Amino acid sequence: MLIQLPADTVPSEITPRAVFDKRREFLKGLAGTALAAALPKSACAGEKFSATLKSPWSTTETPTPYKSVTTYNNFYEFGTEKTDPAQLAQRMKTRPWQISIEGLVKHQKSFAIDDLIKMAPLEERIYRMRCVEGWSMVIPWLGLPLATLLKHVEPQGATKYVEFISAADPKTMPGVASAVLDWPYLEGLRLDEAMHPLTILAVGLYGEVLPNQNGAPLRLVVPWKYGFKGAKSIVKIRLTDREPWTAWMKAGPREYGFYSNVNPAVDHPRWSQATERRIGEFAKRRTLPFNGYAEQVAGLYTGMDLQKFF
Ligand SMILES: Nc1nc2c(c(=O)[nH]1)N[C@H]1C(S)=C(S)[C@@H](COP(=O)(O)O)O[C@H]1N2
Ligand SMILES: [Mo]
Repeated sequence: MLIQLPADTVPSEITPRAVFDKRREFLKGLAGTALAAALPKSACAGEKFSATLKSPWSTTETPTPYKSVTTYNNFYEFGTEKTDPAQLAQRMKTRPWQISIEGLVKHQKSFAIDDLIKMAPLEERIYRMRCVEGWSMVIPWLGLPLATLLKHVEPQGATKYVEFISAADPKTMPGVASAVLDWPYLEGLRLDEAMHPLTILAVGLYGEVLPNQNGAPLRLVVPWKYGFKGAKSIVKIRLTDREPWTAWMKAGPREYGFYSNVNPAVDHPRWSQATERRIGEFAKRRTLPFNGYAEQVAGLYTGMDLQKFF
């Protein structure tokens, strides 16, 4: 069901004052575009967001079918088979849901997910996504730039990194009983990567509330890095001066580095990263440096040896 805002609805009627003021700053720069996203009436997967913005950061490639995007997943909290999350993640409760922002910030804060969604207009970002296992998809995400949230809490001067911590609830997540990873799932970015306009926090895909298996209610999306950097079902964001020791680095430090930028020239020790299979296609494609986003992000790594910092 599509929930439309009545044409005469004033934004201040639907959002608390502070959020409205914040959002007005954003909208100033967006004259002529749609009004900020309206929340769906219920947060159930499948509910549509209305009035989202198209983003110039989107690729023009054809998105991978919804069915593949929502049934071929990695979400080890629900098992290691690609088909596990679509079945088992349905028991995860995504409301109420709090996300706390802590560590080296001027304003430590905890947001209810629905307040966070109202912070800024939701943008549709159609991104190429590349998994380290060798497959790729094109996914129409709905989200807000992570920079929006970080600017709101104001990183302290000493901040160098941002850590993302996922939920780990043994009652609803059967996978956390297994030692396949160290729980909770933990990922990290350098502060400048986190502030890059391509980096988003997604709350939806294909215009709808994010399905549980894709990381509801809130997950990170960093399109120039391998998919595992995109932590799902985030409960905590921590700013720090130390390089985070991520769940995948703990699992295999020779196989998974902190940066994990998509790089066809740096093979995984057990397989090549030179090509990929786009889900739904037969022939393999060449993998592009930074997953095709080199023009936007290569400058973040000037002077770094990317064989060493893989
Ligand atoms: N919490 C958590 N986040 C996670 C994972 C996971 O197992 N747990 N898997 C990662 C991996 S390996 C990939 S490829 C992407 C898959 O996202 P998708 O299922 O939405 O395509 O999620 C990433 N985020
Ligand atoms: Mo992945």
